[in-house]
Amino acid sequence: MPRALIVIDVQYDFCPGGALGVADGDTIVPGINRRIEDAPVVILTQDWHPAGHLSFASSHPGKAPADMIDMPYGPQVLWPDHCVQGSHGAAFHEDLLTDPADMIIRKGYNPEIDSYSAFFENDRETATGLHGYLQSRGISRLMLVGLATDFCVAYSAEDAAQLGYDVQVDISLCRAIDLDGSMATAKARMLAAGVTLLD
Ligand code: VGL
Ligand code: ZN
Repeated sequence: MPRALIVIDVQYDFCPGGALGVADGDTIVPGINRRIEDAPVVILTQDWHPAGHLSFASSHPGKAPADMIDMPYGPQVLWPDHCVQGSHGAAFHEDLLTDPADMIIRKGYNPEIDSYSAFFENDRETATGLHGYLQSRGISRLMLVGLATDFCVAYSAEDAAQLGYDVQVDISLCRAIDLDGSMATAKARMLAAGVTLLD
């Protein structure tokens, strides 16, 4: 089975001007589209939070975006309100080729648990269902691209490697938030998990 392409969170809120805009986040869309056109299997992920999600700073009086909080499942960064279900910011970038997608997986819909990874929520145990989907299609090799490198891409890549997938991340088709050295940490964690980084 050839390598499946997983495109992480190419949504307006992660593009410049969005609620959690990543610098140059939109510039990777044409390159991702070329990959989509060539990939035998295409999966898109979509960050998809209910209003009032507990990862939003606005849900915690006195807290601001980038503050940390202790959740029952561990430390959690607080974010600006973003990717609220049905909002423009939650929509895929209009230039992204979504028609060829075999599967669109949404995550972050649990009001009390964030979900960076496409495989598990941030409690690291509630499954999104993507692993079952890939297993039942016999897919064992993955290529990840998208936003943001140091959060959703890195967590997805690390989980995939730990689940036994052969994982490549094309860093040239990702862009990072880079909060307090998060990019360096994410790179180190991906490498330690056995992820291959291409750039
Ligand atoms: C993401 C922070 C919060 C991401 C999603 O897509 O990397 N980061 N929600
Ligand atoms: Zn989110």
